[in-house]
Amino acid sequence: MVRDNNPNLINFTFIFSNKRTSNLGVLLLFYPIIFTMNQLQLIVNQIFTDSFNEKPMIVRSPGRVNLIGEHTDYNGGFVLPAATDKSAYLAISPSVTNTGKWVSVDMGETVEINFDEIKFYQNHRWINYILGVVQQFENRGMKIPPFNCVLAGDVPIGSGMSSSAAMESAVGFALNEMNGFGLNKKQLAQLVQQAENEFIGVKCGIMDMFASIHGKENNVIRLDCETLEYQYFPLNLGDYKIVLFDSGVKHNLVESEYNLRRQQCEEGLTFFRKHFDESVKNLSQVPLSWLQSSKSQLDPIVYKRCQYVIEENQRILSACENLQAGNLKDFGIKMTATHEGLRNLYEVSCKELDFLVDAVWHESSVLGSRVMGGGFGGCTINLIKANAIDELFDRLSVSYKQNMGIKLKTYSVVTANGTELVICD
Ligand code: GAF
Repeated sequence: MVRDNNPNLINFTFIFSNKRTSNLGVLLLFYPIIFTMNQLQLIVNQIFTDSFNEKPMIVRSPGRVNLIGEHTDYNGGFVLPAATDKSAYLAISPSVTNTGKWVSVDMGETVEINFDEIKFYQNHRWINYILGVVQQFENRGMKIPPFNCVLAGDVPIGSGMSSSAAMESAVGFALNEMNGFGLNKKQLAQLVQQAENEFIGVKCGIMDMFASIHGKENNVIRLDCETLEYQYFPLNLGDYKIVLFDSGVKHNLVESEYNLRRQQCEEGLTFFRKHFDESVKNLSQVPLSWLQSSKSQLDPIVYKRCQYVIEENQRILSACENLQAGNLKDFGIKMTATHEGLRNLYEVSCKELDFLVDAVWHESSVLGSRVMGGGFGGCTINLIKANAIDELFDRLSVSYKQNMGIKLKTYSVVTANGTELVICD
């Protein structure tokens, strides 16, 4: 897909791809095995310094988890995400020539970009995440001079932890800093969301980039996606931990039905505006009674989608009260209720995710379990008693392999600060 007919586009030329830079060599071959999070910043720093003979600016930008409030963001509702220690790392510096050299450590690719033509790279998707952000600055009249960069990350791709938002937020943050544009964090999150909506083509809400940019260690963020007002809540889980089980089913939100869900919600909202109140701002604010009294007039699919969104938005608000009151048991019950809604009403689960939830939710050590993020694959998020996690994972991986034929992976969640500059000596 080439998008070169938009007058706002800057132009880039793709000069070469798929060439490993000579200095990556054996280092990159073993990179996924050898290097842990803190070492990734050293890696991007080293590769950048070796390749460009100068010290770069380095930005860390985290992935996210979301405790509850799924598919509510683009419906003007609430969400409850936290930034994680799994992050994208970007080393960046202005280029002294007319071109920029961009290196993806994870993909083992280097490209040279001529800032003349912008187009969508079907087979080198990581480039699009950078280009989309560049384009948004340019659309706002903020000229981006050529730059060199090196990217790496340990946010698992396609697992529902927002590896793409982490990367885009890193690029947005770095370009804002490097060029002194002075955008604030909210403006940056909006810019990055627009890049994802317009260039990547996923009509996502703002949760992922907002969480990545605004994250705070040991806290979750209760974000009102209509007003972008937010509040940090300390995450006190006592004996429990957040654990992700990775179904190994890779989701792709562009090719998935994500955009269709959004359309169905818009159809519902249009109906409520027409028949009840023109001024209702979003679907999350529609009272359940309006929905119930409209059953015979609404398309049954649209009805189910609306029911899920309205109920989920109410659920997150009372789940936040549970969290504040330290009532983790009721919080967990609501997480599992969210899964039921996502499975039966919103229909964004899949058999592998359902298996993982069904296999654990009744365990005495588990408070709640549900699919996390966009769905159609990726991870489940679970609240599990710390001393039971290993044994549960062992049992679950055996039955998951037997039933689904997939090796189960798990990530324990460590909350972290949002997008930030990091110092490498
Ligand atoms: C994806 C999207 F990017 C988010 O905006 C959000 O809609 C989420 O799915 C579902 O809650 O991560």
